[in-house]
Amino acid sequence: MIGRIIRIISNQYLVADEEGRRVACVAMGKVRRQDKPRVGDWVEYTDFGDQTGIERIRPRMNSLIRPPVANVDQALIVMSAKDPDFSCTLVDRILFLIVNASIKPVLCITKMDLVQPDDPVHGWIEDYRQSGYEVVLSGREELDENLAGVLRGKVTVLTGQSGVGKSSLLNKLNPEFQLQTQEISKALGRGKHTTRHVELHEVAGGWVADTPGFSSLDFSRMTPTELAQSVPDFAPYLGRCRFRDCIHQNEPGCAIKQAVEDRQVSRIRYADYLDCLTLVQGRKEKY
Ligand SMILES: Nc1nc2c(ncn2[C@@H]2O[C@H](COP(=O)(O)OP(=O)(O)OP(=O)(O)O)[C@@H](O)[C@H]2O)c(=O)[nH]1
Ligand SMILES: [Mg+2]
Ligand SMILES: [Zn+2]
Repeated sequence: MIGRIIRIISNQYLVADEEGRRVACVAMGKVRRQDKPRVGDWVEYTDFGDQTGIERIRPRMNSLIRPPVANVDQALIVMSAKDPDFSCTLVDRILFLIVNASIKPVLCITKMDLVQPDDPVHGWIEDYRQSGYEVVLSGREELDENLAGVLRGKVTVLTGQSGVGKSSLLNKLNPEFQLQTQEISKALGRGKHTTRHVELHEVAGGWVADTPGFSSLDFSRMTPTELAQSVPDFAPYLGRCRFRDCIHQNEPGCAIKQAVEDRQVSRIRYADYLDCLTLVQGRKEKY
C-alpha cells in the first residue's frame, strides 16, 4: 500500500492513503536506518496484524531541511506587513534558499490591516510584482481570493519567521482547523514559537504544511555561482558577463550590474544578493 506522510510525532507516522484515509504507521528498522522519513514522503507500508509498518520511502522529488518537508511543489513565503516589521532582506534570503532547492516561490504578505495606505510596504509589494513574483495579501478581515487557486492540487509549505501569521492564515482558509496561534500561547505564557511540529493539512483541494517559524537561515551549502542561479530576477542575464566566473560584485562588463542600472533588475534584489554573497563568502574564508 502507498500513501503520503502528513504528520510525524516521535516515531508515530500518520499516512494519508490514496483514498484520503488516515493510517497510523511505525517505521520498520531498515527504513529508519536508510533515511529518516519526512513529512511529504511517499511511502510503501504493510499491515503486520498488530501494527502497520513503513517499509520503503519512495525517491524524493526534492526535500527541504527548514522546514523538513519532502516532495514540495511550492513554498508560500509568509511575511507580515508589520509586527514583526516587513523585511525585504529576509524575504529575499528565504526566496533564494527556496529557489536553490528547486521549489517555486509565492509571496504572501499578512497583517495588511496594520499598515496605512502610504506605508512603504506597498512599494515593496509592487517591486516584487514588477519582478514577476506572484504575491497574495491577507489581513485580519481579508484574504486574497487567489490564494485558494494557488494551493489547489499542490503541496505547499508555509515558511517565514515566528509570529508572521502562518497558522492564522490556515485557520482563515479553514476555520475548522483551529490551529494554535500566538494569541493563545501568549495567554498561556508559552514561548515565542507557537507551532512546534510540521504537519500537512488538507486545504483548498491541496496540502499545506504549517511549520514552526525559524530563527536562522543556513547558506553554508551554497557557492556564489549557485547563489546567482537562485535569484530568479538574474535568469535572463546569466552567462552574458564578460568573465565566465563573474560573481556580479565588482567585475567590469557585468551584465547583472548593467541590468540593475537599466532598471531591468530590482535594486532591492541585487542588494540582497550582495548581502547573501557575504554570507556565502564568509563561510569560504573560514576554511
Ligand atoms: N492584525 C493582524 N494580526 C494577525 C494577522 N494574522 C495573524 N495575526 C496575529 O499575529 C500573531 C501571530 O500569528 P500566528 O499565526 O501564531 O503566527 P505563526 O507564523 O504561525 O507563528 P509560529 O507558529 O510561532 O511560527 C497572532 O497574535 C495573530 O492573531 C492579520 O492578518 N492581522
Ligand atoms: Mg504557527
Ligand atoms: Zn556579472
